[in-house]
Amino acid sequence: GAPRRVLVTGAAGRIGRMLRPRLAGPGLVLRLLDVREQEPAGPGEPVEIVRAELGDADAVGRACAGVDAVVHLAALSGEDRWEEILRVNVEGTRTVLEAARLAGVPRVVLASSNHAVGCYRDDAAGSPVAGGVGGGVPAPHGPDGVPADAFPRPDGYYGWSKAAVEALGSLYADRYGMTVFALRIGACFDRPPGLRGLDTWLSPDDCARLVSACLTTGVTGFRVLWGVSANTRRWWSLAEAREIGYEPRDDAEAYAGTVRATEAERRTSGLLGGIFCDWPLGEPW
Ligand code: 15L
Repeated sequence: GAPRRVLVTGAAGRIGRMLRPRLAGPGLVLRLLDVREQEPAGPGEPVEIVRAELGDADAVGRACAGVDAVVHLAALSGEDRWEEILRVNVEGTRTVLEAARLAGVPRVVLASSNHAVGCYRDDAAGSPVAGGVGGGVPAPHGPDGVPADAFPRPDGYYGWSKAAVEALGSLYADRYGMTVFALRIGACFDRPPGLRGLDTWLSPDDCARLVSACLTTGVTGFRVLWGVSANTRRWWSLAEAREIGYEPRDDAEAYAGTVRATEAERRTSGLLGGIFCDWPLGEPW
């Protein structure tokens, strides 16, 4: 049946704060975990606030007790030192998956990123302005765009950690029969941030729709899905996410007249991962 209590890690982060008012409601209690301080529950708001860090496996285990699913968002969200990426993104995800398994939680949604596949190049878009990278590799093309499960071609340690997180999810699905959805999220902001966002935007409402679909679908096992809105300029396939019931309603094209190229975009590599492909490995973003 539909989940009634869901643990959200990284609940104080950008996406966690977007999901809180959109998912919590009658029939769905959110248990919001973050290492940072959070807004206390409002009157009648169906949320439970938990302050804990992923390094505290006991606390994460307690937070998993009695939930029907986990939405794991807690992570470093850009390039960082190798040791930190390993500790927070990789070990943190393993802690969450292990806690979910031990608590008998059947379903986990993992925040992956487009940067797990950032070194793909769009041949249709012409030759990239390669800065420091070898120009990328041609992206595979499915019937609706770059397939959601295109083999990882990370564009930094951060993107690599997201590919590692996807593989951890598949391991837990295959070995323990858990259902794990890894979302290759595009640019999830209130509005498309810069020109690239016209292609990669995931609106906050569509993000909630996608996570909802992951929580309620009858599809089981491991799947990688693109987290993107129905953008006119979209390069990535929505077919896989639609299969589990995601129906995006937003299109970044509505902002085409107002969005400007950011300073960083003028230096971009032209690859799927944008400026991440030019950023020095291991240098904090
Ligand atoms: C990501 O993975 C980052 O976490 C986010 O902050 C954005 O930069 C996004 O990718 C993007 O590609 O726009």
